[in-house]
Amino acid sequence: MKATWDIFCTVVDNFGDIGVTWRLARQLAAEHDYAVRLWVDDLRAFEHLCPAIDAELDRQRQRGVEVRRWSTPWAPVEAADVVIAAFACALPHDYMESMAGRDKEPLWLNLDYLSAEDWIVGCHGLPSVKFRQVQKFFFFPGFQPGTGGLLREAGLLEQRRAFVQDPRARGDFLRGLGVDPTDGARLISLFAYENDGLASWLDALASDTRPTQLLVPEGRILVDVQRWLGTKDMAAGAREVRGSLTVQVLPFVPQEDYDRLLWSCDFNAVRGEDSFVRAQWAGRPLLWHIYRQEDDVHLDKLEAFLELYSQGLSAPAKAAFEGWWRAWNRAGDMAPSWKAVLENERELAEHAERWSLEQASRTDLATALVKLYLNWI
Ligand code: TRH
Repeated sequence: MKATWDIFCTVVDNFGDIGVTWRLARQLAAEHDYAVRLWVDDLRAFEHLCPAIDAELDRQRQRGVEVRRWSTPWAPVEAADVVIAAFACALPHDYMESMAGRDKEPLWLNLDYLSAEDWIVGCHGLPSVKFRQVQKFFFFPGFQPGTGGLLREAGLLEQRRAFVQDPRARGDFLRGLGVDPTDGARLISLFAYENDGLASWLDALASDTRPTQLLVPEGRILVDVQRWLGTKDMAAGAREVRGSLTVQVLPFVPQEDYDRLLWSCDFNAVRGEDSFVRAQWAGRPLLWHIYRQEDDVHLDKLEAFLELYSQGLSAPAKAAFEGWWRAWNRAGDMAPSWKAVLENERELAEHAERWSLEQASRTDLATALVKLYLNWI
């Protein structure tokens, strides 16, 4: 009998919680053939990533995964062999009783947030709390050996390579989104939180000699884009031109299409956790808008990633890249660092490709979980 897996997801805000758990659930079912239930407390948020979701249903099958509404009060179910609480969400008490009542206790894990900080390596796999006799363990995704790795589907980089080597596929994909790629124009995707630094970047792009097409999926940064443009109510399909810059609003697309968008662009501005990882798999220079945390602790996470990522860059490319990221995350003036990034564009592009290959040489997160489970039994 194949093992059963329960993944629990509370949608705190935005799309990262559901984005990560949906991706993991799909991969465990498709590549490892497990019976996976994904418990989600907000099916409306889920609908954005997977339009086939019917938010009215308590139970449905999507892409080989049993999607269940995490309802309150909780209706009793038998606990699975592996239980994953994503991002420290608290499981229903009755469900934990069911875990404790099993003949063989389940493997209970807390899937934590991604970080490049050094302490992650020491804490990955350590015991956390207990419920009766059932022990919970920390599982930390990460970039370094000794962590839980990154989510990466089998064959992802090969798919990306095939796509970028086929200009027709790229052109068809972009046109399907309503984007007409202009010859010689730089393509940038922009997915970010609100950011006061945006105006200085858009000023620089508008006054550049080379044209830029900026593709903005509907979302939070659009407020600042519109303020800069002096427009309102822009929705998917809207397009505005200022100098060398064309701004185009895109619909929020399913996850696979978002990957293709990242593969199609020269630069990708991403945020949070999951899009941040997808942009790394795209092998293109990326700009990360990190999720803000109290007391600016997110800035330590940012620096930890920069330290790791920048290894191997020449001094000017490193300074350009780090300056660009710091300006973005402190809402500073983007113009000087963007200029420096363009001066080092080729090196940064090669580095991004190298980084994606190096990260892809490590065990992916779903496989690491499966190995952990197989060792456990
Ligand atoms: O939405 P986010 O800001 O999520 C955040 C982070 O996960 C953060 O760490 C967490 O604490 C907070 O939520 C609660 O960014 P993230 O993680 O990139 O998730 C976005 C998801 O949306 C990701 O799976 C990619 C997906 N996406 C699409 O599928 N289509 C789109 O068009 C776009 C723009 C994104």
